[in-house]
Amino acid sequence: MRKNLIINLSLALLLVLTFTVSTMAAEYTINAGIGLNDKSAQYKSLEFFKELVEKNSDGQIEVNLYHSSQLGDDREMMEALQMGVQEMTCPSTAPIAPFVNGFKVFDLPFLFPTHEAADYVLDGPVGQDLLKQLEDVGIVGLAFWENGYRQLTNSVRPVETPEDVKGLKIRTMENPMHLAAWKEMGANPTPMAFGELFSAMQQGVVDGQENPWGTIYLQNFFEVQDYTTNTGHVYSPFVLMISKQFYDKLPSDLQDVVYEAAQKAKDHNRRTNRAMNAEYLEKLKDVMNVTILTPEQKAAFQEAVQPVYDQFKDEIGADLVEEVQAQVKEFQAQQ
Ligand code: TK8
Repeated sequence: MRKNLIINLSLALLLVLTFTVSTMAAEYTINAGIGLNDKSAQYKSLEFFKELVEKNSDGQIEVNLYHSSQLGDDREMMEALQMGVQEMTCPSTAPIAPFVNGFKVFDLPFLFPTHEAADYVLDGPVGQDLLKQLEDVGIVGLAFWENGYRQLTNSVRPVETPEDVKGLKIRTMENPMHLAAWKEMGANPTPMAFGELFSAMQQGVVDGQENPWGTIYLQNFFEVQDYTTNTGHVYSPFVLMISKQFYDKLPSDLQDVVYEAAQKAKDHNRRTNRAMNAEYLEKLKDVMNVTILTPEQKAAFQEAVQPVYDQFKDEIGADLVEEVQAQVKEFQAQQ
């Protein structure tokens, strides 16, 4: 009887202890939300980030991941970061432009000829300066991850020339330059949040959209889109960002843990994303009509959207546009 009591008491004590330790373990919680689903390279890299942060903070920081716009769309999540009610998100640069105008520069069509040229500019002074500017709006920009080269899909016809785009209703990201570029090609562009896109295509509200191969495949866009073309018209960076209110509260050693993990996860993300985009293009060939443009055909698209540069140069800042173009040239000269 006595022995049982002692055993029960020790068990109860153990339970209390376990409970206390597990609830006390994490002092800080990062809730991270994205628009893509949990099969995306972006989500895989967030899992990698979570593992690093939880390990290197000895469990003082816990990271919870939310995908598929569960916490809102890109703009809403950025606003939540500003208010300090969500800690982390990773939007494309296009919806960042209303917060920090200079981000518009990266969504100029045909700006980055290669992934490596993009890395050079984004990791260089121009990219890092723009990340820094996010602090003025209550956000800390940690690193440029990668969404990737955007490719056109539609449900109407194969697209080989800019003329084929005429009259197509194309969903774009919420960014004036994306709108302008598709208008130049004669399309009817409509800006829309990513979370609404699948049903808009399914219901025929739009005929088409543009996103990297991985997204087209993994978000099942091929179920509602028959045709795709490797337009590659824009290289879309992602920005991994954290609420400034939250980041400022972290002791500096834990800030370092988060910052370092963001950089390691950046490399993981670029590697994974490039491999996945190549892999999913091949898979798409089985389920869609895929048009691969010749260099001449691609040049016709580049020419068609060229007026966007003149239209937006002043709005973006002529110096900034020229600086990015000069750095791309500088990178190419080193190759
Ligand atoms: C996901 C978006 C998406 C982007 C878009 O939240 O909106 O088309 O390419 O990946 O950031």
